[in-house]
Amino acid sequence: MQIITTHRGTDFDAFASVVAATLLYPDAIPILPKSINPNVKAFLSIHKDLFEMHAIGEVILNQVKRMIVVDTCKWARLERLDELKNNQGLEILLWDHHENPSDLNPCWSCQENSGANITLMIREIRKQGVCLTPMQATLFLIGLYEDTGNLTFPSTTAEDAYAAAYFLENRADLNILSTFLQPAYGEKQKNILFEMLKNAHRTKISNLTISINVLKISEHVNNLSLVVHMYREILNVDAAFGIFIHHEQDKCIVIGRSSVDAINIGSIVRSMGGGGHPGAGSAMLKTVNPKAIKELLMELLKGNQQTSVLVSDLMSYPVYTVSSDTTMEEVGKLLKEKGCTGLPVVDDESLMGIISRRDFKKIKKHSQLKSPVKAFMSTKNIVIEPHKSPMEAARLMVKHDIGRLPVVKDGKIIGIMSRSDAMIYFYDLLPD
Ligand SMILES: [Mn+2]
Repeated sequence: MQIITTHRGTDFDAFASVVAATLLYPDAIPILPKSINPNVKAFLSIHKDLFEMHAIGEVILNQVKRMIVVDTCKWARLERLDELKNNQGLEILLWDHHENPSDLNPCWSCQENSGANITLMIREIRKQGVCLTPMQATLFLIGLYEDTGNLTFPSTTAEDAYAAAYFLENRADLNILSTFLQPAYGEKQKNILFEMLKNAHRTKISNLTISINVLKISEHVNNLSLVVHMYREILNVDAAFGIFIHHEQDKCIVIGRSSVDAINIGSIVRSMGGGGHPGAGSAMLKTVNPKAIKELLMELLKGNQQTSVLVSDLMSYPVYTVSSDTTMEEVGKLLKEKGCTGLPVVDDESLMGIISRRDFKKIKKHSQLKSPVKAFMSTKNIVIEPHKSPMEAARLMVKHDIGRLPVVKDGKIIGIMSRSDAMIYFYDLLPD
């Protein structure tokens, strides 16, 4: 058996490196320590299905023949793996971006100084011609930015910057990234927020409150999106826009933030040539009159409201269900056949529970495969209605730590909304 693991207090670079290792060593089981940084935990709570991770308790340690360690080179930083030291002939492979002496005694290692560990690993992934999904590219870029302070820490190397470019080429999503990275909020940003608040106005469009603020800036300012984010919070409006005019460079940056489904920032800024997702986005415009932009924004806001996406647009159907006396063996077969990660358990048209691949981990003995599904299913029975918004669905999934929601209309299940359906929405992969 082979395992991949990393240091406790797992940060984004460590987690990204574990995921990268699963691409390089597809037969190895990725293991995450119990102690994970809070922002990585938040990321995992909505991306869980895309990155299959395991806990130490799930592997029989004395059967481990090979261990791939990423982003650390010390036993002391690995969680509860000391027992492995007794394994005869244990092979250790090491990936670390600090050239510290290692006590792991690896049989192979890639130890080089660089800003982030993911930079070393992506070199090999590229060499092997493995393609990245947008989600992987996003995660890898978050790891890279976190460990290099957005490429500003002195430890940053040229190769880190090339790696960042590669992730962007592979459709890493900067909007998702800014949600999970702790952003910098400094002097310049505070001054701009202060200026914006001095001439702040609130307007109503239908039943929504919005604010559009036009401001001249004289130099480049990082993290303007964070300023707009705070501006929206302070004004307590449904959506806020900052139009930042940069006279010297003859350009204008439009940044939007929305807290309601009725206003989709992504689609608004896309019609200005920019990009983003429903909650946040931006566009860069050349040589335009800021007044015209404000008017255009108002027009788009008035026209944009009917087009919001509903759970019924995203859900999967028809729904395959099983009855509560179906055996786990049959359920397992069905999951494989249908290629889904979970199924609702239904008796006489009423929902009894949900059985998912994760529940199979509860099986300890082979004979349990003959037991009925009701012994293993989860009975939380959280459901959603088809006219609700994808944001609401995602909130329920995070709150109850579940990967799929039955969509119920008049007491009947008409579809299933899964994490991957929600991802399609958040990453704006919907066909236009
Ligand atoms: Mn690191």
